[in-house]
Amino acid sequence: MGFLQDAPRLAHPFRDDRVLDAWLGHALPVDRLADSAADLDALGDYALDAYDRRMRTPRTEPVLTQWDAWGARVDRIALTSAWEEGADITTRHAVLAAGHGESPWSRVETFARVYLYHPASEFYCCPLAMTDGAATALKASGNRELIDRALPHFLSRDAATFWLSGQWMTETPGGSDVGRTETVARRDARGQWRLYGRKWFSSAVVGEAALALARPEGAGPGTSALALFYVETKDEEGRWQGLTIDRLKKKLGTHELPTAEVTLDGVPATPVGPLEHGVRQVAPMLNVTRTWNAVCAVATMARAIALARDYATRRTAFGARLIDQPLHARTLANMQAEYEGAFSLAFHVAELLGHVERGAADAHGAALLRLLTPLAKLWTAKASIRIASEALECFGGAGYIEDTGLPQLLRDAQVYAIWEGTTNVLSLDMLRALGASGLAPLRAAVANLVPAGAPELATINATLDTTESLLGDVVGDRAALEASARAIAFTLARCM
Ligand code: MFK
Ligand code: FAD
Repeated sequence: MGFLQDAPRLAHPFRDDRVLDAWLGHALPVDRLADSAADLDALGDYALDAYDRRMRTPRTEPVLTQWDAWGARVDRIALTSAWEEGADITTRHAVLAAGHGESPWSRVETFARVYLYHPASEFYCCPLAMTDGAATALKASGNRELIDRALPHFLSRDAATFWLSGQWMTETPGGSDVGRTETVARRDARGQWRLYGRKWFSSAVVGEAALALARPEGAGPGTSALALFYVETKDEEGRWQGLTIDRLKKKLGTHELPTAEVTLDGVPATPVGPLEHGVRQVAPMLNVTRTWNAVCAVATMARAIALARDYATRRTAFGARLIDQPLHARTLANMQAEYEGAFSLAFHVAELLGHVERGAADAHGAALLRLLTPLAKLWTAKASIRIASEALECFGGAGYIEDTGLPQLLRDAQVYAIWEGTTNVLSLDMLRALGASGLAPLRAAVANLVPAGAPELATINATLDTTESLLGDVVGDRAALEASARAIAFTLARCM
């Protein structure tokens, strides 16, 4: 046998992550960090072990069985092993529960866990994000009955009582434009609300609950007439109630995630709040899942770079290790710089979320969070695709070969820009936020974050001034404003 190339090895995702370590040191008081350290270390161990297992065993995908041998409709989904372990590992390490504590640092503690767990989770983080979002939206609704019913399950520290929640919004006419929702909510003879319609993408279809948008029968068209409902998917015997799973989607990536098309045929539902303005009511969920998206995109970048960096110490070309080739080293350094910027933005939003929720942010905090959430989501999503693509190239031909596990990084990264609001939809959402507060929250953040006299301050302020004058030029012209929204979003995100 001739030359054999060493495979890349993954460093410990917690102990060897300088960026996470520095950020935790900045964001958490020493005693809070000490309280989380064992969970973070264990999630790092789990991620390392999952990577090794993944390299040794062939990938599997979820399988839907709709009918049993005797003709009964069963809609059973066999899950991958990472999914089977998901409830156990995440409740044991309080991935969701940590984020709903009383302290302003709770969200930091959750998102550090998410960052470590996500690359091992086979996108179990997708329904986890939605469950976190559902808990947040129910809390915001103040619906005491639903809070008491669902939150002990959503935030459980025991896998036996843990429930996942879905987010049923997208339908065939509109995923961005949910105002076109066709699902109808109707009361039965006993006064129970039931939903009828088709949800076109349901990624937590194995979940026990969901928050769903539907149009109460007789309500008018458009977004404001939609209501938000809380749904439990199974009856007391564990049978689906009033829904069938039509099929699992065949997707570019996220293959382990069972994304389903679902027909709702009378699933019982409870209104979360008043029977209108359902999008307003679900918005807290959207903003939380968008923050998860940003953190998970950053976690993908960290994984891709960690592997590429290690490989650069094992592969030689033209008589030197890749890491000692100036241009390869520069390529890796540029990737690292882009990742660290994206990390800072995503985790700044995570930190701010906790501070705003606990009333610990300054006067601009809530408006800043509203503005930065779509920016962090759209920016990190695109950056993760770029970094995953570049990382594959760092492996040369091996990066294109399936059983290295590398192509999956790129396929999976593509989803971050599509779900939870596409780049354009989030750019328009940024305009909503700017309409309410303008650039004042960003200017205040810059004043807080960048020391006076720092060399970059003049460039940042000039960028904000130029953006403000561009906004001023197009503000009366809606078409021009929307056409500029993406450019403004990328400028402001880069600035942050
Ligand atoms: C592993 C990674 C973790 C991530 C997991 C992800 C799992 C993926 C699952 C999904 O993809 S779930 C489906 C996600 N779908 C979307 O994100 C929908 C994308 N479309 C939008 O975001 C639209 O902008 C939206 C449907 C929200 C609004 O469209 P409209 O019809 O133009 O609504 P409108 O009238 O502007 O807004 C309705 C209300 O919501 C307004 O408030 P008011 O009623 O008080 O006037 C808006 O201000 C408010 N609103 C909208 N977006 C908001 C918001 N409020 C706060 N935050 C927001 N982001
Ligand atoms: P469209 O809304 O048709 O968008 C098409 C294009 O038009 C996009 O490029 C968009 O940016 C652009 N566009 C739309 N409106 C505008 C505008 N006003 N200005 C400029 N450009 C615009 N949904 C759920 O509800 N629950 C789930 O669990 C779920 N899981 C998913 C899992 C996966 C793997 C995927 C891929 C999607 C999932 N989705 C889920 C659906 C996802 O949220 C939608 O696909 C997404 O919101 C986009 O909606 P759409 O597919 O209808 O695209």
